[in-house]
Amino acid sequence: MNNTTAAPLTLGTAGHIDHGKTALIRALTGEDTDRLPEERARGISIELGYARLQLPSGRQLSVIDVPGHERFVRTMVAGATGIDLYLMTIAADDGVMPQTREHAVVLRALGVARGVVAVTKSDVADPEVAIIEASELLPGAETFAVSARTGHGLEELRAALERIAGAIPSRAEAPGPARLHVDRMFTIRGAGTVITGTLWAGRIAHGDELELLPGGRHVRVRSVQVHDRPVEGAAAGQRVAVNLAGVAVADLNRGDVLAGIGSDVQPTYLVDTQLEFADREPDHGDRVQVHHGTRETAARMAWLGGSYWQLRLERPLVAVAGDRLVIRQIAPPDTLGGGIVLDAHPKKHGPSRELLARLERLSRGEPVEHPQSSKSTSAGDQPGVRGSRQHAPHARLAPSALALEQRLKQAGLEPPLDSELDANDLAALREAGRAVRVSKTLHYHPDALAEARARLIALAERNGGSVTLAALRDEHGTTRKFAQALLEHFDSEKLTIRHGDAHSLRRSGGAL
Ligand SMILES: Nc1nc2c(ncn2[C@@H]2O[C@H](COP(=O)(O)OP(=O)(O)O)[C@@H](O)[C@H]2O)c(=O)[nH]1
Ligand SMILES: [Mg+2]
Repeated sequence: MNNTTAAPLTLGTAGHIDHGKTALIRALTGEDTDRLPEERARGISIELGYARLQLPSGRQLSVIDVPGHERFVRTMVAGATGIDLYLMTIAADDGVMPQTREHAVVLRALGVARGVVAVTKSDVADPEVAIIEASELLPGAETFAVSARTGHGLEELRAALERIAGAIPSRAEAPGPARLHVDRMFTIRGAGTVITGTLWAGRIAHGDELELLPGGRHVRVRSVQVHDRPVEGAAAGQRVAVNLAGVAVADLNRGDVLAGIGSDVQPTYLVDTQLEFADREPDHGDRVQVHHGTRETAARMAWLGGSYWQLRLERPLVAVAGDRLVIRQIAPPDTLGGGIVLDAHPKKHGPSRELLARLERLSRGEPVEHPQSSKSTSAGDQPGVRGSRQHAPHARLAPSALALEQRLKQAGLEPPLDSELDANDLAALREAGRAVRVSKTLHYHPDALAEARARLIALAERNGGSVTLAALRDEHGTTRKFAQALLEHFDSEKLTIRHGDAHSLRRSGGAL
């Protein structure tokens, strides 16, 4: 692999307003990321800016330049959510300021641990004090005194970015279904609807059929561009522009998620999380703002014990286990902290010893049984409604959709084909988290899927850590069609990884 084709990575700027982020990116790349007339007139960044940074070896990084103004922290979070490394700027003549701290909290919440600090404007002030403050705020980060005006220190900064980038594993090899969090959408005359965002996982290629969540609309990929150049397909970690057929710009929102059909990426109103807070821990019952991907919603915090919290969301997020979240105080706005999603489709529950033990296992990346898994929901059973998962009060479902849910639930591990079901009811259930798409033709009830997951884990544990299609088919006493769909689903969910005929349990990082 030569350096121009090295794994794609995205660099994000961070730092207080007027601390020279945009000027530094311009000096490093030759590109002005302040493109809006209003940004140029006022001399401040409002939207996310994009550029391409060429490193000494020829390797290229995607760059996201974020606004520093306190009113635009939510935009900063949306931009920082897909980045692999940061470039924090601190002005030599100003030192660490409120959004320097706040952006550092956001980066930590998002798990962006690697990056560099540039003490900017070192042509106008002695950088010494700012360098010391930087070492307190981001201990361990390499810090460079630079000037966008004179070019001082830029060579050392580039070399440091090259070193750090070289040590970061890319998400490009991460298998699994495509997942792109939309940050911009526009119309290009002659081409139609274009969306952009950072591809978190999977690949997107010309001709792909994908799904826009949380709505569930199906769209087709007309073409894909990476940095203004057409490509056959884009890989995870890249900033991507996708030309879509089947949707108008008016039907899109920042925060939509473009996902592979048949993936477990589904909207949710409840998430169990492990969180860390910078200065002040919220109280049980507090209403906060939750940011995930390029989406955000208000939520209530329910404490589950230790550092574990259930977030009860007012609007759905499109999250999977392992994803990062940022938690902000609503008034006055401030970033409190954030953390990781452990279970993207939990029950509504309070603290209990069993739950705590389960969350601890999840946080260590160990497989767990779903709480419902002890109760069989296979085709012969008649599970009562009371045992069903609880959902947010906002999810109002039509009686026909509720009836379909019961049908899916009772069908257990052998659900009917989508083509036999009402597509609108199915979409409503999916949106409410009461049906999960498992393949191009099948949806499972979440309880049935939890059962399948638990049985797969148990089967694998009896067989040296892996299962085959034939073994799973026999275990369920079902046909190849269902066993195959489930195995592919769990592979894509990273519960298992495929080597030839064997699907082995992943012991770490694997999401549930
Ligand atoms: N003298 C000097 N001025 C700088 C330097 N970097 C940025 N500036 C100026 O500081 C102001 C704010 O810079 P900008 O890049 O827009 O800051 P941002 O809000 O962090 O993106 C602009 O007037 C820049 O020209 C530098 O290294 N030296
Ligand atoms: Mg700027």
